[in-house]
Amino acid sequence: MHALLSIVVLLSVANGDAGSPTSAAGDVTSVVRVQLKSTRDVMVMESLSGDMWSHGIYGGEADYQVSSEQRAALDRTSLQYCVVIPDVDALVQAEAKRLAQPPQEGGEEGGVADLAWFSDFKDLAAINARLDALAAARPDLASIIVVGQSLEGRPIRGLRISAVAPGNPVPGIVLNATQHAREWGATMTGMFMADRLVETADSDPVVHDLLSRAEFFVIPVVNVDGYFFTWADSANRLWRKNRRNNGDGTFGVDPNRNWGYEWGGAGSSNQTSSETYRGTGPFSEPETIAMRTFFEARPYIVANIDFHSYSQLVLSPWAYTTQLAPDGALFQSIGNAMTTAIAAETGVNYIAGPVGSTLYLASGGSVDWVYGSRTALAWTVEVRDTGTYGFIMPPAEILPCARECFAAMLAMAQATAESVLISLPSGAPTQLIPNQSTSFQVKVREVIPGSVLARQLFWRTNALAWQSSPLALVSGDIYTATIPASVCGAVVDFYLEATRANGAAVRYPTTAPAAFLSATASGETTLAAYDFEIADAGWLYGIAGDTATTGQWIRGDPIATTAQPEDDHTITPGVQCAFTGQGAVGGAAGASDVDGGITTLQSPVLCVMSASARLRYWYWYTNNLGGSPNLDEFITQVSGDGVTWTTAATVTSSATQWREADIALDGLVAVGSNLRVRFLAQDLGGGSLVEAAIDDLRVLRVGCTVVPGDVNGDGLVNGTDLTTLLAQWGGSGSADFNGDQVVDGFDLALLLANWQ
Ligand code: 0X9
Ligand code: ZN
Repeated sequence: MHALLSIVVLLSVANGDAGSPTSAAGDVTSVVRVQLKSTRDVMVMESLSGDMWSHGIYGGEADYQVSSEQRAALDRTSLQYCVVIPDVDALVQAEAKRLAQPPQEGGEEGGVADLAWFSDFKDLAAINARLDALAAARPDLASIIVVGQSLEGRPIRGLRISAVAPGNPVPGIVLNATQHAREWGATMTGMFMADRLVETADSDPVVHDLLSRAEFFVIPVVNVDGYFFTWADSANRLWRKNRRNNGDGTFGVDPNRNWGYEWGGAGSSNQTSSETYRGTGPFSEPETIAMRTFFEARPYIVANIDFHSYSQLVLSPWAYTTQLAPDGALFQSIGNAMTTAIAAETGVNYIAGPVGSTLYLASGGSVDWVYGSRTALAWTVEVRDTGTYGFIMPPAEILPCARECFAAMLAMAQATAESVLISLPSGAPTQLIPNQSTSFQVKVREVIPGSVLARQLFWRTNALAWQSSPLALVSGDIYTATIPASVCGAVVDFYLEATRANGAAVRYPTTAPAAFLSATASGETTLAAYDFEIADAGWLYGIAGDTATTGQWIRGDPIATTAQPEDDHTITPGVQCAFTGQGAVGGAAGASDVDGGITTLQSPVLCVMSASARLRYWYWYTNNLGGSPNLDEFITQVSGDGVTWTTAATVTSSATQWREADIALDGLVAVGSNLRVRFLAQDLGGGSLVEAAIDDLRVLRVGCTVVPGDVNGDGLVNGTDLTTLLAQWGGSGSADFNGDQVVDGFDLALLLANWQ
């Protein structure tokens, strides 16, 4: 469904200045949530409203601002919708009236420690005053930064907050807000970031630690002109873009479509009137230029959150495509940590995922540029709510919203504020092949070049002592970690570590060795094997009730046709297999294929006495030639009693090569049952060319052979196991090899019988 919303903004041609609700007599602006079932529905809404306020994730629905007239037009369509905000203007007027009152308590006059400042929204002047006050209160931690000048000449200001003196190479985290003017909840959330970092620098150990080794840059209002405009007159309250005069009677470029990574792509508009107008070129706007320059001057910036409202989402790159970002797994795990922190703080539900595949495509946004061009980890956090008040958030929600976002920010900062970032691009192994080493890729990104002295894998077998081995460089920041060979049944725990020049270590997982990854070595035991080289007893080549008139199963050395193999599969040397009919040498391909019905190849009883058994075999199957191609099926069935058969696999695709099937038998037949397997080749359509063959069939048990006496599962029965057995003597435990509920002489006898 998300492909649907991907096209949304592509097709978006907004109808003029949707930022100002029209207030002609009798005209009511409302926000409706529309069910979008097709691309056509999206196109209808885009031409009808053009101001999408929020987006149901994964497609399906979206909130649009509509005038009375537009709502009447919506009623004439077949679209289903409900009203989320009946009267936007009433909300805006109530807010304006409230904000015109003198501040109740604290407010701008309150000391910096006074959270009353967050009791209501604040204009640009109050925000700047508060930034000054924070810097004045803690000059040891906070200093004013000026990122640049807006189009109308306003300074884009912020705070640098760190206990480390400026100029030292420490990881940087940028927290910015208000690229979109009307998103006041995001603005206050941005201010809260600065506030808490300064105010809890001494009291909160997490904040204290972060400030001692990283620097934060908080830029609460990026789009200063737009923000000023939304405060200047309540008629402007819902302005989104900057204040660029586009020269055609329209104003505004969407700053979050103006960044220079994949600029101009899907989800941005070239129409000046659109709410997602991308501008005349990448970085055409002074506000985005200022931000770019700021990032480029600070190579050690590791992470960024760009706060927006609303929808309660934690969004990561990519935004310009639905493709997964190279660090997709890392983004998701940190994103999940952020939503977990939010839920722990206020119980409110946020969802984490990539922009492009969670929400909609949006090219030219900051997340893609910060990640794509600067390789810093970047998120867009869409704060409260989910549409009840939308952009006109009740002031009582400012603090809880900001508190949950601060918790998310701390979770993110703890995961990223390192000069080294370790990730596993292809994941971690969970299964090891016994007696073989296992390698996997590790990405060790040094934010500050030269800061890492050593990169190591730490591993231990069966919870014994940790051991380490260095990672091997592949290229760039990609390394290989190798877990040494271990015996079947061994559990190997492992973690990764980068040792920094200052002696500190960065680990993956971050809290290792308290937390670690684990993998188990498990082998395969063959319970039954048939290679069809000899006439094994019990195999049935055709059974009673088969209806095929030609091409019945036989065992032999096949002769190639366009549909039949020339060679068997041959794991073991040999030439024979089971296959459906041999024609005369040089005869027509269709002469001995399966015709007229079904032919069945059925196995003898294969004892499966253990769980985790698998059926594995090689097969050949073609059905794409002749009369009614691609219709017939090649069916594999299993039975535990020879009476009731369960279909385990169905093949309908053709290939003139041997293919392997691997079927888990758990759930298909009971442990301890008399397993039989059968293969049904059929020609049910008219005159199609069907050929099937089977070779090298095995039933395997996946797991390890447990040697009685090997208590610790290290593959040896020795003094260590004996010590454990004696410690459990008279009681129960892992040394109760015969399962009689007591560790006694019978178990000791078993152990000694297997002594190595
Ligand atoms: O469309 C946007 O810019 C953001 N949503 S909003 O409703 N606040 O306008 C989402 C931005 C996703 N991230 C980027 N494309 N950078
Ligand atoms: Zn926004």
